[in-house]
Amino acid sequence: MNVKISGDALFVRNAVEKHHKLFENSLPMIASENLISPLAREMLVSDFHDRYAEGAPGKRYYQGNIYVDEVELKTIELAKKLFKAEYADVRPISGTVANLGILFGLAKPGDKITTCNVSDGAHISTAKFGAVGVRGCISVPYPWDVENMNLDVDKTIKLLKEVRPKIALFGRSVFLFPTPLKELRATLEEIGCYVWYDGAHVMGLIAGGKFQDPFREGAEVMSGSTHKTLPGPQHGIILANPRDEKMRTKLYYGVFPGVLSNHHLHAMAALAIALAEYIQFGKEYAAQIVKNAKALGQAMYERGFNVLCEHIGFTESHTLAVDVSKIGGGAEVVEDLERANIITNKNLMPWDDVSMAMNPTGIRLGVQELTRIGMKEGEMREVAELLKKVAIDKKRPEVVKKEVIELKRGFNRIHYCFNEDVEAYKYYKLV
Ligand code: DSN
Repeated sequence: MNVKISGDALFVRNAVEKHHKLFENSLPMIASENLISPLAREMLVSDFHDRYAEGAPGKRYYQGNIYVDEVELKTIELAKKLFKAEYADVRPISGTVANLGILFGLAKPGDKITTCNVSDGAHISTAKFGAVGVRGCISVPYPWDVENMNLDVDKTIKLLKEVRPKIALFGRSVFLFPTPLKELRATLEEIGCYVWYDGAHVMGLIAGGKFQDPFREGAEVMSGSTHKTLPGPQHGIILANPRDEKMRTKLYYGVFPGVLSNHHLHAMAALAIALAEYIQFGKEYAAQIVKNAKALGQAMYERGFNVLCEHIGFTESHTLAVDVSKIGGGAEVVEDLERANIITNKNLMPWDDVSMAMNPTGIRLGVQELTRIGMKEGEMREVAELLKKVAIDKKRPEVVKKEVIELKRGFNRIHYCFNEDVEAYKYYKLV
């Protein structure tokens, strides 16, 4: 017997349905998000969601894992192949949990870890108020070259020699340009610290051969979430070329029982599908992302935006950083854009204090989702024009919204995956 759905349950469901409609009619430009493919999404509602599989394939603490083991081993195999790594752990349930697992395995309280500053673009998990601090480690920031939005190599070499960190961590959430790992390699090897690359934002670009390849440039371990430029589920991953068996064991037990119990089997299965699709479509997708980001940077710059790093082509990734201090500041600009159905986020710039996080001077834009729905350089120019109308011309966002909806109408299919004909943003209802 079907009992009538309660008002509370309907309320939630209606809100989710409205959310789908909103995104169908919007330009999603948050650099850390993406659309999962229809086939990968199918895994998220499978019975894998309802099960536990603690332990390793073949050595579980629970029964019923025959097919879970098959999928886990396949996910590991695909991850190792795509990233050309000796070791892959597909259990972390998010990027931050992957980072915590590495910290739990490789560091002890009181260890020093060199990282980027949050205002220079680092992820919060690298800060003292994030995962690094939770582990009781001390983060020491790299000297920053604001003009080139990257580490200052000479000063970083000096700092590394002085601090002699346990771990040198490289990674950013405003990740415009590759990290100068090659230039730092000799110093890092001399110190003997672990070299850890947080590639969350650029995983898809790395796998698609359009960014640096951290393992070939000296990194030993790479962590990431799996839903940014790598368009998989909300999940995490650790990849490594461990220096020895001891490091491999530390990484393994850092994750379980270190920082998780069950590892969200449905998301792991979705990750396997995303990796298989990326092996087939990733090169083409990654190449288009970078072309689109550069095209958007150029088009915005020509329309009067202060896009950072014009002298070096704005970006080599999916992301652009824009100083909006002269046109209202980060909070005002992103709120106006949201009213026009352009979804972005305000972002600290290197000259901002962390206390300005709710109203920093910058915004961050990502093109990976617009690329995923089929947009190319021509559409980037249309997007730049819409951004200008709202943020510079200060036209009423509600008026610009109509143009946004019109542009988006032609882009509601997911590309670079199997089943390209399935609608994106569709809400599949049971009844
Ligand atoms: N908070 C995410 C980002 O926007 O970069 C990363 O976890």
